[in-house]
Amino acid sequence: LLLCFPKETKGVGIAMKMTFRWYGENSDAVTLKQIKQIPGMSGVMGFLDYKAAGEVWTAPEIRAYIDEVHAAGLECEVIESVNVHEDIKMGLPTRDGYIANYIETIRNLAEYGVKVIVYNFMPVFDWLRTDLARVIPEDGSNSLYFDEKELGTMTPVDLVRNTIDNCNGFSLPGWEPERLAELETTLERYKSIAPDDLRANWKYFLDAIIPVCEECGVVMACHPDDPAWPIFGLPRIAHSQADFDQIVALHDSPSNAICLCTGSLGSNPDNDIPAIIRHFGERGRIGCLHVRNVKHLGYHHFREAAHLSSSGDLDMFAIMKAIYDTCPDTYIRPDHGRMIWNESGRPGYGLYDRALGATYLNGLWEAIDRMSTK
Ligand code: DNO
Repeated sequence: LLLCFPKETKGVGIAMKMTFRWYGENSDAVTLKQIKQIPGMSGVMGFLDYKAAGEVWTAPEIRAYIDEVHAAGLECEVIESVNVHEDIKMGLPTRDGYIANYIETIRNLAEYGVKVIVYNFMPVFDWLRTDLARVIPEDGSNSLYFDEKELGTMTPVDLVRNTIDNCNGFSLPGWEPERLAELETTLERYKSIAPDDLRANWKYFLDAIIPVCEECGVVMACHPDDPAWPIFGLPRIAHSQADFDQIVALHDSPSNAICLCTGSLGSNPDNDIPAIIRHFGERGRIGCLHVRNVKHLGYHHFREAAHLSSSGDLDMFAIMKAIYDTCPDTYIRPDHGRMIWNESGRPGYGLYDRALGATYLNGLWEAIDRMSTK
C-alpha cells in the first residue's frame, strides 16, 4: 500500500502491504467484500485449508482461490500454512517424496504470483492454547489463552480434543484431523529426536527447496514456535533470536526468511520484539509479519490482547517503527483478534477485532511515516 499524502504535508509514503488472513469462501465466515472494506487492505494472506500436509497444491486449486481474491480487488502475494509433512520433520526415508510434492507446490504458487510462503517446522502441533475463548474480565470480550499449569493436567490427546471441540465448527490451521490421527505414534517417535536432529532435518528440507525458491522468486518465511518454549517434551527450536540466527544460517539465502510473529515470540517476555525485528530486518531476512499484542499473566501464562499497546505488554509503536526502519517494504497482517460485539467465528480469526487491529497499525504507520525525515 503506497501511502499518499497531500504535497504540503511531510510523509515519505513508504510501501508496506497490510493484509488479512482469509481461509477461502467455503471455510471463512469473513467475506472478501468485508476484507476489501477495511481501510488500507491491499490483499490477503491466503490458505487452502482443505489440503493435508504433504499434498501437492495443484495449479487449478491455486488458480481458483487466487482468481477469486483478485476479482474482489485484492492481492494474494502471501500464502500461509503450506504445512510440512511430519516425515520431513522427523527425517524419515519417505521424506523425499513429500519434499518433491512441496517443490511442486512452490512452483505452482509462484506461477500465480505468490511471493512469500509461510510455513513452520514445529513438531506435531502448530500453535497451542489451553483455552480458545477466555473471557477478559475488564470488558467481557474473549481471546485465546494459555496457562502451562492447566496444561500440566492435560495429555496431548486431551489438548487436541479440547481444541477441536471448541473451535465453533471451524477448521483451525495446524489442527487438521488427518495430521493428528496418528498423534500417539508420532509423539512416541519424537522421543528419539533431539533438537539437533530436528535442525539437521530442517537443513535437509531447506537445501532441497531454497534453490527452487531462488529460481522462481519465492521467499520461505518460517513462523516461530507458539508459545515460545518447548511443550510436552517435544523438540522446539524456533523461539528466540538465537534460534532464528541458526535457522537463517542453515541455508544462507534471502529466500530463507522469517514470518516474524510478534505475538508468538512475544509470549515469552525474554524476547525483545523490536530488537529482533531490527536484527533480522537489517539482514533482509523478514519475509512478512504477523503483528499482535499479548498480555503476560505469569510464568508461561498469557492471553492474547487487543492490538493497542496499552491493552497488552508489547510496545506496538516500537514494533511498527522497527519495521519502518529496517524492512518497510514488507507484508503485515493483524493477527489473532479477540471476539467482540457478539461475533462468533473461528477463534482468533473473527472480523471485527482484526479490522480494528489493522486500522490501528495503519494509523501508527501513517504517523511514523509523516514524522519521518528519511
Ligand atoms: C496461527 C498462525 C499459524 C501459522 C502457521 C504457519 O494462527 O499464525 O497457524 O499460519 O504456523 O505455518
